Amino acid sequence: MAEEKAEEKVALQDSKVERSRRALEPMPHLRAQVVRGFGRGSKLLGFPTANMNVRWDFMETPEKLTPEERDVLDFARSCEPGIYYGWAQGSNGADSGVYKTAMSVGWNPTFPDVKAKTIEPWILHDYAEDFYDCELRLIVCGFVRPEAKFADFKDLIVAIREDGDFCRETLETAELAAIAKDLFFVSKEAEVA
Ligand code: ADP
Ligand code: RBF
Ligand code: MG
Repeated sequence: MAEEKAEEKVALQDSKVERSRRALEPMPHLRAQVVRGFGRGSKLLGFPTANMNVRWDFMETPEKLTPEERDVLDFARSCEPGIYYGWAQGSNGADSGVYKTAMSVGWNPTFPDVKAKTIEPWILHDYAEDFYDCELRLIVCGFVRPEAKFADFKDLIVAIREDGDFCRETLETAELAAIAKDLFFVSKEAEVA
């Protein structure tokens, strides 16, 4: 279970939200397994999100986790709930490209059934197949906006689409585009060599 509680929010009556490009310093580098969520991303909203495994079950004994698992737990616990932009790679999947991503971290307050903070990147790429259980690598570059509670989930759909456009455009600047080449991401050539 998440340690913190979701903040009570007033529901927005439309899709209007303010966005920023606030860079994170340092940029978290995260590695986690892709796990199943409620299956709502693609089916209800039309945006699949690769939910990352956060080891809430080791909250009291983080020393038992691998350094990678601990980094993910630390990030999930301490970061501001909201939307972030970054680069993602399904590093051991059939498609191991590094792609732009719009990521949600939080309790998805539009839906009352989410009880723990989730980390869910919507990768801005069309994958040929699902990649559950694969390892996902992520560099979180910056913060876009706090998560919001929408009275109507159709407004959430509009906001997510606009977040995607905003993140895509932001990551096209030369400085942020260069991060896709970071050695943190697994390179196919390196694997073969
Ligand atoms: P869940 O609630 O189980 O996360 P989703 O509807 O959000 O269900 O679907 C997520 C799954 O879809 C991911 O775990 C991944 O395997 C797959 N997927 C396919 N394309 C993408 C994409 N562009 N971004 C994120 N996940 C994707
Ligand atoms: N959920 C919310 O309740 N409020 C939000 O403001 C919100 N913004 C999101 C923005 C993006 C780019 C993405 C990918 C997801 C967002 N979500 C938000 C999470 C969404 O509710 C969640 O992905 C689905 O419920 C499937 O788990
Ligand atoms: Mg998902």
